[in-house]
Amino acid sequence: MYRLYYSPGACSLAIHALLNELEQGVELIDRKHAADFDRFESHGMVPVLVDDDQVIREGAAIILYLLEKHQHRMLPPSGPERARFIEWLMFANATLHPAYGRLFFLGSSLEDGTVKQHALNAASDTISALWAAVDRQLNRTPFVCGERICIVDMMLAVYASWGAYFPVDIHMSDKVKGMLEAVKAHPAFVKAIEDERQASM
Ligand SMILES: N[C@@H](CCC(=O)N[C@@H](CS)C(=O)NCC(=O)O)C(=O)O
Repeated sequence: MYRLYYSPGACSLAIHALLNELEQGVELIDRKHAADFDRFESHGMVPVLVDDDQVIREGAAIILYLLEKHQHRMLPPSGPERARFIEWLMFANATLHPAYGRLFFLGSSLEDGTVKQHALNAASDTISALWAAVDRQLNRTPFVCGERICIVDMMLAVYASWGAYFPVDIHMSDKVKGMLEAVKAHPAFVKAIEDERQASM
């Protein structure tokens, strides 16, 4: 069984949902209750996946590892389709996630006031522009990677939930909102949220 070190509602939630999608058992370990978490040298960050003697850090690496290992259709075997999938995976992991990360950084490091609000607004403008890129893709296919929900959609749904923590207006088109609602109703995603809720009780 896989072991997943996570924080409730963090980016690790997408890995958790993917494990459900792959119908894999997972032992969930809340990072804040893992006294020896530092041994993973993940800079204190989740997700960390343990598969027997393998320790895998970094969300995108974990996703590629799991999709390859379980030969899942979400990861095209080769060619431009595979490149396109990895492009969107990196858009989520290396572009949109850090853009939301700036909100967390500004929220915790600046004193409340005009300067902070101005900085938060600038960061949220960048995020809105990235959601516009998602909207353009959804003009081509109902989900980011094609006709069916893929892990990238799940990652986007996790990040989208973080906007509510901040006094900012992040613009998303109705098409983007519709895609996110579909992910939130997707059984593997629903189960991940419910399992994390139960684990924190
Ligand atoms: N590049 C890393 C970023 C991971 C990351 O930023 N994780 C956040 C949660 S979303 C984290 O663990 N922050 C520290 C904490 O929550 O204590 C990855 O994709 O795995």
